[in-house]
Amino acid sequence: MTPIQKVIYKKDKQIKPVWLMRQAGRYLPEFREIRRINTNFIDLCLNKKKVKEITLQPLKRFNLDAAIIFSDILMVPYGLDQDVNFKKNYGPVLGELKLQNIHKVTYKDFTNKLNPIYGSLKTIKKDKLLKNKDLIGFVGGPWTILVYMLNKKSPKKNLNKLIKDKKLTSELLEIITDFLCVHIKNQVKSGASVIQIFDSWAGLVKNSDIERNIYNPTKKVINFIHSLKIPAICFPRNIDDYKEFVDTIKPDVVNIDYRVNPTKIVSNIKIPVQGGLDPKILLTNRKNIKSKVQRYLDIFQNHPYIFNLGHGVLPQTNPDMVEYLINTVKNFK
Ligand code: 1CP
Repeated sequence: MTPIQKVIYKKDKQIKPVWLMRQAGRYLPEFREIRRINTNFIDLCLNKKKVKEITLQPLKRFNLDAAIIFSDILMVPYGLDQDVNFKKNYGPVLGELKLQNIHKVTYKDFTNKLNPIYGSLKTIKKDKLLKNKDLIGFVGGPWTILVYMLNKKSPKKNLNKLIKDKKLTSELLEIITDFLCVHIKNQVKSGASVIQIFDSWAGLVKNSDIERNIYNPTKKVINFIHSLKIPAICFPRNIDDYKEFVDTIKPDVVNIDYRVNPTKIVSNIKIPVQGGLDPKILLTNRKNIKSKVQRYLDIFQNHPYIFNLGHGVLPQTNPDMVEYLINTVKNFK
């Protein structure tokens, strides 16, 4: 069994596996060097050799328990025939959403278009750095993918009115959910031992819409992952009620964000928990990192827990601080 599977299936409280969201990428100079030369981000995500190299970069440096495939949640809109570009110092820019094009995409077309991702997973899985470690595959939550497809850019920059069109959103959510399942199945077949669902914009949904936009489509994805006999980690970032989410969705692990009180979580939530620490802590000093890491490990001492952050590693993070954080987790008694 892999470390994460031990936490999930054996409710092992002794081991506290550690990995970090966005561990492969922006803050590592060796990634930035590859990125400088490979200006097209989508092409980079489809370059098997480079994807393997980038995925393994953090494992070469740090004592991590899992690798996460270097890819992006927006590979799914790309697979659905929507243009996706990543503009420097701006973020993702998506093309016009053409429903008639999306309707023409078959599961086979989609799988063929994203096939290099599955090829990358297969070769990463075989690498000796992955021995006794998890290989995490991932998707965006249906709602988060819908937001990018309709908004065509980060909702940080403002949210498109189309998101209020119930007919359009429910039609799209259904298509997105189906293709997320195809992407998950392909990743699992290629060696992913766990699937994480990043619902980064879950916090934008009003309580009155949560059933329709988050619970119903996510439940379908979770049931599908369970039919493959693989665990699912959910990250419904900034959602108001993690307990209700867990009771409704029944994921195997819930990743908490850094705004929630971990003490409340540990008393309210029975399933394994992941993450929580504010990634901004990594921008401070060793003493502060140590005390904040210990706080999480103390709170979750008698609970199945996977150490991680409450959101991704920030681009301006010093890799030495990431190393210090991971060693602090590993040396915790
Ligand atoms: O150099 C660059 O310009 C690319 C930056 C970059 C990187 C390194 C993007 C663009 N994506 C990634 C990789 C990535 N994205 C990974 C790799 C594996 C790892 O974690 O180590 C993962 C898991 C993601 C997932 C992802 N992409 C999320 C969910 C997690 C989160 O941060 O909330 C989201 C929302 C995206 C969309 C996206 N892709 C890239 C950017 C800059 C964004 C966010 C845009 C926004 O703020 O709306």
